[in-house]
Amino acid sequence: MRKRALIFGVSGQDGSLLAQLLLAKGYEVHGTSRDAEIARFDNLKRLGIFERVTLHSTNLNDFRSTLQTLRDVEPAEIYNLSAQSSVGLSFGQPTETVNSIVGATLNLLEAIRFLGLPARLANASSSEMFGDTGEKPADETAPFRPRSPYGIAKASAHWMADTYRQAYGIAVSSLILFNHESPLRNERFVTQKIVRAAVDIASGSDRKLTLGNLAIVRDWGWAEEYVEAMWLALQQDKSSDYVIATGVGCSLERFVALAFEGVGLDWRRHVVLDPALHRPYEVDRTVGDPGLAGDKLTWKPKRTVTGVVEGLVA
Ligand code: GDR
Repeated sequence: MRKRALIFGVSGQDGSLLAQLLLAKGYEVHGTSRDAEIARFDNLKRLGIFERVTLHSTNLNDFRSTLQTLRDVEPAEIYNLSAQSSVGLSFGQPTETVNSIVGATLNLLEAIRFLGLPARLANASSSEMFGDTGEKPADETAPFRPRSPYGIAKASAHWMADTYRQAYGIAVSSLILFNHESPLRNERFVTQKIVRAAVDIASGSDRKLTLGNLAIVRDWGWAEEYVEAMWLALQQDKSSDYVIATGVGCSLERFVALAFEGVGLDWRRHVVLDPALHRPYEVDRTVGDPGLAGDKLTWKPKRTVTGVVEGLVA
């Protein structure tokens, strides 16, 4: 029998890449979106797998619809990837962000518990829970000092998952994902904004690229590899939490320089800085230590930031 997986948030970057991975592994893949009848599923179409995923209209903030979908699908593996995922937007829409992350995760955990579903669950946690990691890359034991409504919500959902694992034996593993990129992202995220501008300008456009804080440091990896870590986590008999990162920090200024170099341009001639794009409270530096994932999951990052830039430009 084919193994059945259910991906909450299948239309996003990670959901689509994970669907692709699971289909290649022979899974029967089900995915949800709030309104599957009107959602466009551009990413699934772009990957050429739209017809192969069974879609369900499900709102994780609605307990009944969550319960119904879990009961209908009876998945062996569940992936919790549906939520508002922009840190910047979370300052403007804090309540929606918190509800879409905390309320949704709690509903999912409760529904699994209520049904007594013997499924394994992967929960998408975030490096934003750590806030600033300082010079020492964060591992699973690093303290949480989030600096945004998004980071606070992710920390809450993370502890909720941990508590349901301890209290009720739910087989949930949280993946503490550092920044991970692919061409499937939209320009709300800075890597895509930069690379699209660089490519446009190299193709003859005279537009400028407007950016905020270039001094920040991030640990940028390749999203396809990160969804594989999610799958690997669910193949373990024991549930656990894992930092998924490259261990390599890079400033945004360096990222911009690499992207423009990739298309043969000097970034200084094309970038305009706008303080209005600074966040009210910024995470200056965040780098992760994926040592545990290396030991337990045999997961190792293949692309660090230079490979990420190359992949996006290509
Ligand atoms: P991030 O990603 O907040 O790290 O969250 P994002 O790409 O939005 O920002 C990265 C950094 O770049 C700075 N920045 C800008 N950001 C945007 N979006 N637009 C700009 O013009 C700009 N100029 C400078 C930001 O201030 C920030 O420091 C991502 C998301 O994928 C989350 O869902 C995920 O949990 C974390 O990564 C790990």
